[in-house]
Amino acid sequence: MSTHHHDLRHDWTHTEVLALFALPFGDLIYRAHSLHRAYHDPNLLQISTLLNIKTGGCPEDCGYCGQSAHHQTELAKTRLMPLQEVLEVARQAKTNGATRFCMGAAWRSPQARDLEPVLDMVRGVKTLGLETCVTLGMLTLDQAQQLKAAGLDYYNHNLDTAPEFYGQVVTTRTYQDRLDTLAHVRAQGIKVCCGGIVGLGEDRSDRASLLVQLANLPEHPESVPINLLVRVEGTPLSDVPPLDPFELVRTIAVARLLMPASLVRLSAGREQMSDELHALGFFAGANSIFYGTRLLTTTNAAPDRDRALFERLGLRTLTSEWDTQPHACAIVP
Ligand code: SAM
Ligand code: DTB
Ligand code: SF4
Repeated sequence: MSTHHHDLRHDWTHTEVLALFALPFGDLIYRAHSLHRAYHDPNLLQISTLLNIKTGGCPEDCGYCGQSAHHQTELAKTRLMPLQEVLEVARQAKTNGATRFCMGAAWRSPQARDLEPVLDMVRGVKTLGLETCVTLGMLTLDQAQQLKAAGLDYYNHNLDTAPEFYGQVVTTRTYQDRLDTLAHVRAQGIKVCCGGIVGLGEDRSDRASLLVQLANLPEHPESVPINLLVRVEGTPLSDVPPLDPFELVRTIAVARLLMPASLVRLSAGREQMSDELHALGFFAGANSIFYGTRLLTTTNAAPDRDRALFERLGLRTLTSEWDTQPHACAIVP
């Protein structure tokens, strides 16, 4: 088993990355696919299932999000979901073939009374034989330690966009706040799931800048979700013009080139993507998806459609925890 450490760079410049984005489309996806094959089985997908364990009323003002208390959306605020309900959904997710279960809460950061019940959920989901992931907002070092002790495998916390564009999307927490949370998670030995959103109205330079930030973290995130904005009515970004779908594919390809060993996830927004766009995204290096009828508060691509697509494309899904370890499926020495 080889780890290819020579390819894992953390000193990417914006100029270099913009040059990758500017390659002719075929050249870019050819390069990305070639590197993809050196690190991963190109016909194998990791699938995660999401559950929103606490909806709405969030004090942050993220312009894309239907759960922010700053926006007038249709979502009702809920309390934290009871443990048994969470475990029931997790069991179902496992039956449906998910290897990782990701629980999200609409918090700026968890309060002490919030964290205890989430620790029980992590322990419970882990007992079912699923990998665990939570996304709860900002974390202190101590909270990260408690999650680690409960058996948490992954923490999802996205950088969302470029530092230059960030202020146009979120004003209630800083880019540095996000980097601090990522450092706390890393310091406790939890695997990092960190990516961003495209189609927020950012330009290509911003997309390059986001990927530079991700790749130049002290360690590459093991999991890199690339979300396409899901337009939610009532949010400030509900009528941003749609992104050229090839820009999404380019973003995936460049993420693959910068972070060759990571799992790159074709995340939110798949419901609106054609089968052909999915196929291009997988070819360009995406090897993970969210699977299941819902994302957090919006609908996801239907599971029937996904299964039919896997069949048509000859894709298999991961079935064991062992397979998802970074580097474990590198097929080229
Ligand atoms: N409140 C926590 C936080 O923001 O860290 C956890 C939940 S939050 C909904 C998780 C991530 O989902 C966000 O960072 C963002 O990248 C993504 N997201 C939220 N709404 C989205 C939307 N409408 N379209 C695409 N991605 C979205
Ligand atoms: C991530 O990067 N995308 C997921 C997960 N991490 C938590 C969330 C997508 C949310 C899409 C909008 C919604 O359903 O509310
Ligand atoms: Fe709150 Fe997370 Fe939504 Fe931002 S993305 S408003 S932090 S739930």
